[in-house]
Amino acid sequence: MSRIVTVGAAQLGPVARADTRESVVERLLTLLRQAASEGCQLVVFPELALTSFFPRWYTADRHEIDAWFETEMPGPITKALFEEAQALGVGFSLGYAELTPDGHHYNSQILVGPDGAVVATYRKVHIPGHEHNEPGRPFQHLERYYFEPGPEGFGVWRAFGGVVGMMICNDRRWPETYRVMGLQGVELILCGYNTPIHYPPDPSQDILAGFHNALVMQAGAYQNGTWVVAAAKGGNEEGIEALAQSCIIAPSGQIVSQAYTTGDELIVAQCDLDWCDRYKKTLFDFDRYRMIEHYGRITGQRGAVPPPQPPEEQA
Ligand code: CDT
Repeated sequence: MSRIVTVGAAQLGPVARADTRESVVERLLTLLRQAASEGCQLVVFPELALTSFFPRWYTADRHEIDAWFETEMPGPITKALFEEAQALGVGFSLGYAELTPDGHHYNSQILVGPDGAVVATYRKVHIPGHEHNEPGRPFQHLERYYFEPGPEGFGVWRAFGGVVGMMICNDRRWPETYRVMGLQGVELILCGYNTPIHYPPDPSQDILAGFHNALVMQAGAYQNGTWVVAAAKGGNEEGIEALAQSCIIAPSGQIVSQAYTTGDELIVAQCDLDWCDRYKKTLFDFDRYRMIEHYGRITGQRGAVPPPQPPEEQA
């Protein structure tokens, strides 16, 4: 018997700074209902789905900062999403800014089961961008100012008949993200992202934003024999163009479904979790083929250490 999970990636178009959380939750509910009508058992929403991508703005005002964050999940506004999902019997994964009771700020994503109960909370590990305001930039990417890295790392959870993991946006660019979950048998990785197309430190990469998005997730899926479901918040948000191209990728590395708009759009795929073993038990049979005695540097050092320069030639 195959283990098919019908999964939707619910892409969002822009969320303006002035948009209320209530209005965003209404959009999420519309996508959730569409997903239920298309037979989805699980719907993935983007990173920081409830608000505009606020790390593009600097503020020193503590209250202004904390207003972007959720102090409970579900809270008074997101409760409607949990209730509707439970009524429909559909699970979901949602990215949001989390302020914990003891004052930690994380870029988080929850996994909620079809019964409306929270299965897990993942906190983003790879925090991109910069720590300090850089007024010379056309816009900020201050994730390293607003968020601490998640301390728990990459867990996986038994849910939806398989082994499920989560990653958030920049995490998807790092092969270690997938491999750490791969080493726990992950079969379905859920990802939300906000990717500005313009990259001020090296604008030559702008034209490659879509290519890089697909490249990293297709490689990660294939090399670990896992499904990857990725939902963007795309389009022109507060004057900044963000990549859309939400996609669902099979363990073969093939994209089986991809969004074709930059707005609110649901894409769906039937993910056969048993398909993972075709890769996990052949080319990527980790236990048989991995050569861990040669991988020490991956956890033993952070930056690259090139060999020493050859001595200058004597005159
Ligand atoms: N949200 C997020 O992680 N975005 C990053 C932008 C990197 S450029 C600072 C990404 O990897 O898409």
